[in-house]
Amino acid sequence: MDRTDDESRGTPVGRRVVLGLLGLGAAGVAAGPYLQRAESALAERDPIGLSGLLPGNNGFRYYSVVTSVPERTEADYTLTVDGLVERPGTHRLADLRAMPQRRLVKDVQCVTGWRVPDTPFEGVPLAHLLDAAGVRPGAKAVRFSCFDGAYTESLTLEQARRDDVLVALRMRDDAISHSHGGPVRLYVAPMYFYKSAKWLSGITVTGAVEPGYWERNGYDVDAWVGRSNGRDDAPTS
Ligand SMILES: Nc1nc2c(c(=O)[nH]1)N[C@H]1C(S)=C(S)[C@@H](COP(=O)(O)O)O[C@H]1N2
Ligand SMILES: [Mo]
Repeated sequence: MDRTDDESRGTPVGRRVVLGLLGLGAAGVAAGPYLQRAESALAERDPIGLSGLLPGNNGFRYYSVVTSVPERTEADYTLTVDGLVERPGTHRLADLRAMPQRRLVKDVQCVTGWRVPDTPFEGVPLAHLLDAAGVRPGAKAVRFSCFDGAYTESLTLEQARRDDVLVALRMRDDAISHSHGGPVRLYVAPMYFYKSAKWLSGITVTGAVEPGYWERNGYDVDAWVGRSNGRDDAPTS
């Protein structure tokens, strides 16, 4: 994994923290060898997720399937909506901010076992963007692409229209940092966090679900928290 942000760089981690992490490692094993193998590809340079316990990161781990991701700002960020729609288009950050916003506060749950309680996300309901583009008859699913050039995700159209699925512009009541997938990431509240694609750059309406990056490596496409990936512990919110 590549860590380019200040919040996870070069801070010494004490022995007690490392011992604590060994416990977290055991929780990861409980998620099943299949998943363990899949996300271990992520863990090359951070085998037990130390980045998640560095000061200022509030329990989050940093994930990226590529070693570096370009920064996109107000000046050059765009989100494309295309595929089976009447009105394909491209939105800049200011366009997205001018749309209706929704704020949700729920637990973030990674499939490997770590959880961050009560995390605010805020942004445009995906349903609003789909309605604005005019989904054509015969459409069944949505594919998401990312400006890291590698990660993809997907939802059925029905899932995509849920009111707890956002094109998020804010996380923890602040702009989304580059390491957390800013300026814009997907936020799929009811599913494991791998559905919440970071560095979102494209929304394509399609005729069928196309399994995303981790789903081609064994994760469930329908990633409901507590009802998928062999896990059964639902969060409290
Ligand atoms: N583009 C992109 N999005 C991604 C990932 C990734 O590697 N690349 N990892 C996923 C996984 S497995 C998790 S747990 C979360 C991690 O988000 P965070 O880095 O903000 O903690 O992002 C998800 N979205
Ligand atoms: Mo994850």
